[in-house]
Amino acid sequence: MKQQIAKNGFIKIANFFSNDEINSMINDIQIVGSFIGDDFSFIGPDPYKDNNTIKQSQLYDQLKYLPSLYKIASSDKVLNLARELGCGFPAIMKSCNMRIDKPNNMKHLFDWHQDSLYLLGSYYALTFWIPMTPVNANNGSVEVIPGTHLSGIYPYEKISDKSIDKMTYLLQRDVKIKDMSSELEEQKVLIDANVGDVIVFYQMLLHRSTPNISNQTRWTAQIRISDLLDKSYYEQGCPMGEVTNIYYTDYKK
Ligand SMILES: O=C(O)CCC(=O)C(=O)O
Repeated sequence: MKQQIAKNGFIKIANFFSNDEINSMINDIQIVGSFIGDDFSFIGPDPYKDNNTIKQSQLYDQLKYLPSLYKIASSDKVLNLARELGCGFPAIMKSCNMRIDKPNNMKHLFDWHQDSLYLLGSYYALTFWIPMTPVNANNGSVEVIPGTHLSGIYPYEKISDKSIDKMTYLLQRDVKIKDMSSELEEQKVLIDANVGDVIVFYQMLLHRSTPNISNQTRWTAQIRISDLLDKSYYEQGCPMGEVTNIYYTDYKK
């Protein structure tokens, strides 16, 4: 496994999580979702039957606080896997979250990016990408470009008018990869996975969202793990996305 992620930048492990583990997150989503609006449904084209975007965005903003997400993030299963993949002391980053990707909603898809560009963390920080509904060409998923974690941060450019100081928190809509080459893009691999599978990738790996063209909402969770025993992390002043940004972080080794 360690060799595979070192070479490709990602691995998929089938049946990694039990039904109980995945259901613990879905149950939390259902409790909070139904409190926000009693027309909530985890299954279907829209979390709310009335398509109310305020309710959906209120729910979206709470998902990153669900205890079940942190229970799984701090489980031996996840931390041991991180260790097996080379992480000396896995720490849970504040940027863990969940996504709601509704059918044919293009607005919130992420174009090619490296998580390290926004979330920072240690050089070999990992994202555990966890489908709570099946992910594939129809429901949408992530596409990755194998091996791109080996090139450090790709050239990037600011695309918003946010002024940048050391404390500025950068989002996807603020910075993008510059001149993404079509040759690189041709090497993309779509991740096909079922509920219970986990996809782990380096935050340095180039990846993007793909559209959901089904009639069911896609629900996924993202756990972010950084290595607290990485010397270069301290040499760079302990960069994390919520306290600094890429313009003040040097990932060159
Ligand atoms: O799930 C997606 O569509 C993209 C998620 C992603 O790029 C990330 O969490 O880093």
